[in-house]
Amino acid sequence: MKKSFRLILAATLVAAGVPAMAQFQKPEDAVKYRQASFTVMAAHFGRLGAMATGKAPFDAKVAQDNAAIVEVMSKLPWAGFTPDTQNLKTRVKAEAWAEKAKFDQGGEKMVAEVAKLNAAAKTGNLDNLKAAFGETAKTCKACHDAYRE
Ligand code: ASC
Repeated sequence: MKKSFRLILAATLVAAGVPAMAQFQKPEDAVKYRQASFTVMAAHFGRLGAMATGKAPFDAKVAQDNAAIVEVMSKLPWAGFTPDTQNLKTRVKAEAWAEKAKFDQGGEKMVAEVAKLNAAAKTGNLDNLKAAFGETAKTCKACHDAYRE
């Protein structure tokens, strides 16, 4: 590749944003990617949940660190729901593909609530964290109930 073309390609990829850069060699890789994203997100969301429910002592700095990770992770899994993964054996129900626009809206709602959760964590106030955690968890549950075996 010519250097000038490489630079343009690199700039285009950066401008397109992270999700668009998630391209997969095989459908199985897309599934692995989205599952891994959810796994990492759940680990850090769980640490916030422990504080929000009093199972772990509230530490504002720990909450902020975890919420920041959750916010980044929340944006990633969606790129892994590629049409060519539809027929692979996973816990995704057929309804998710049949109602893909609604499914995507559910994902967008989660991402939006996670952004508020991160903002709440930054206030350093446990009550704010509790409220935002509850609203976010509802968006997780809504999609799991509708679209996950
Ligand atoms: C979690 C986690 C989820 C959500 C969900 C909320 O901590 O791993 O999938 O919360 O249980 O209802």
